[in-house]
Amino acid sequence: MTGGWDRRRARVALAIAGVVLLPAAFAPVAASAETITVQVSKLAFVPTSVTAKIGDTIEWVNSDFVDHTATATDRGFDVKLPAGKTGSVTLTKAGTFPYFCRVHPMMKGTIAVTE
Ligand SMILES: [Cu+2]
Repeated sequence: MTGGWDRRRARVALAIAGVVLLPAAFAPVAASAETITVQVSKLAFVPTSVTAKIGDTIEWVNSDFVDHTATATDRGFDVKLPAGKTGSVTLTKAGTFPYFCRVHPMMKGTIAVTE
């Protein structure tokens, strides 16, 4: 006679567990910031244009044997990139930011940042 009661209790327990656990299972994964790599090679930024979101980091990897910089045209950032080194900037505002190398002004790139 107690078998039915135990089954009902078990079902209730499962239902409660479902209510408690399901929201956790379906909770959205928090958006995480990304690092976007730009190669600096043979006197060029590759790729020339990148798109990113606020909070993302742009990392330049200078594989040349000469120093470069990644300098925003509006001077919002000015990252020194010694030969063989990397440098980075974390994006804090939306917009389109052209940049260049102070040592080689013909080296140009663009970062488009969205919210
Ligand atoms: Cu340069």
